[in-house]
Amino acid sequence: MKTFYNHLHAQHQGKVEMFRGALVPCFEVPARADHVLAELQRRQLGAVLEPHTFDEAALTAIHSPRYLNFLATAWDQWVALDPAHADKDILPSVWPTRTFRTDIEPDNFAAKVGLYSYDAGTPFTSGTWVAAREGAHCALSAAQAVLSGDRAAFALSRPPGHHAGADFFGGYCFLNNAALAAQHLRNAGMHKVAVLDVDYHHGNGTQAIFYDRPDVYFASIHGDPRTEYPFYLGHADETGTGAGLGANLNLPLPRGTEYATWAQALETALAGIAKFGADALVVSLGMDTFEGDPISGFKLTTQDYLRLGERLARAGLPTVFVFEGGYAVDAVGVNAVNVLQGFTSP
Ligand code: OKP
Ligand code: ZN
Repeated sequence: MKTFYNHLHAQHQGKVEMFRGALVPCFEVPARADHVLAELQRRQLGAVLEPHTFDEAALTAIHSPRYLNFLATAWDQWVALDPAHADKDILPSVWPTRTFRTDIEPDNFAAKVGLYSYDAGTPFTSGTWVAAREGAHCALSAAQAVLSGDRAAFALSRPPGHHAGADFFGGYCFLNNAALAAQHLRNAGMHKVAVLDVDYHHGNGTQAIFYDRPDVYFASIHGDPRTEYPFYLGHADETGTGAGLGANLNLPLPRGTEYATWAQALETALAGIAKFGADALVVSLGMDTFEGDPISGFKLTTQDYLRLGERLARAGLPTVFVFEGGYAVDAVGVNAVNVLQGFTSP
């Protein structure tokens, strides 16, 4: 299986995030991807390739032009306010909640940041745009490999993507890599595409992007949003809207869930995908379901990821894997590569 990876991911290196009333070191660190890369190379799982470049249209297929323009210019705007900002990350602090207007982009920079974000845990740094763009190109390249006939491909992208919406960042995510890959498959003639999100956190961005669409099915297994981030989306009664009704499946599970129960939800998700009749599968591959994850609550083990990979292979679909979360940094490489190994050589 080919992996698409770009070293510029490391340009996105947040200093701190807001957590329980304090600024704490970021959980989403460059070493995460480094560990996955090292493990891929150690096990010789396939070629590691630079992503192709894609034009703006590949991004505007999912994200709004004004949001992309903001991401591309945010750092320069920030430093223009005060040269001392060059040493500080941008962290959102004010948001337009219910009853506020979002149609007018304010001139004030902090207000712009809030318009395009939804939490205070997602720092925007000097290298965020470059890293996110290259990460998106990895996802698009992996989709392209599958279109060219590969059984599967892996986008080892950072920062992650599944919380990012058409015009907002949050949850460590800026560009929705999985959604971009799914749309790329659609544009190239795959009629029906399924996105299966196995990250611990609900992929609110991906769900929102495809919620009214009948051509992209979204299924997610995640911590129950009544107690788990991102809290405000991911309930079982969210089944899609309009033409997309029936093309969204949420399978929330309680903290403490182990693989036996989790794997039953996986069967339900794969049955939904099979019934939908997908031509291709995009997997939002979050590894924060691991028992040792510092910010999550499921109890999957390192061995369980081999079984997950095997099961995904048995779905029999051309598959694009997109790296999402996973914050037990020392284990994330072995766990992620176990999924890919289970998929390719069970
Ligand atoms: C991103 B992905 C801990 C509280 C939760 C946001 C978690 C984002 C997870 N600081 N903060 O889905 O792995
Ligand atoms: Zn997650």
